[in-house]
Amino acid sequence: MLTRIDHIGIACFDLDRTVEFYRATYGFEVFHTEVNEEQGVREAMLKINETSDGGASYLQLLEPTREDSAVGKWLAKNGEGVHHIAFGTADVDGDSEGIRDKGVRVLYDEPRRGSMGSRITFLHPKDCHGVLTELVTSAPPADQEH
Ligand code: MC0
Repeated sequence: MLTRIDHIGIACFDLDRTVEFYRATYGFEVFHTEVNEEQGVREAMLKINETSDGGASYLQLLEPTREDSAVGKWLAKNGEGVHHIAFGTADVDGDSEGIRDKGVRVLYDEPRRGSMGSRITFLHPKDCHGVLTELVTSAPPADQEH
């Protein structure tokens, strides 16, 4: 069951300048940063609020580490902006199978590594009314890499 908005992914050209915009304009602070080489991104997670399922909702600022990455290609075509939305679930495996059975393309056969040790998969934007959609199971709080 999808229980929260885990994060909204925002593609940017310059992570440090974008982080500074969110800090100076809204007062949001960086909760976590990491480089995910598999996904080709350097990212900053800004925690917005805790959620009633024990998780949290974040803004995820994404700078590509290479031009041929998903975010690099998308930025070259569209410029900066909202890249994807991510729903949180306790069971990314079960939920992605259930969604695949409904005819939506799930991009990975098995969930891959996401932010802070989470397990993630993506749904094809062309099957989701133009929205690249991610499903996330967070690592247990004690195991979260932060
Ligand atoms: C591409 N399209 C999108 C889109 N990206 N539509 C909406 N939102 C997006 N973000 C559209 C294009 O405009 C194009 O439509 C069509 O999909 C094919 O795009 P493409 O440019 O030819 O690119 P593909 O087909 O090579 O790849 C698109 C695809 C890819 C969605 C399969 O980006 C992908 O695998 N994404 C999942 C991984 C990802 O995004 N990682 C970065 C975040 P037209 O109409 O022009 O044909 S990593 C992350 O977020 C992690 C670290 C985390 O949360 O923990």
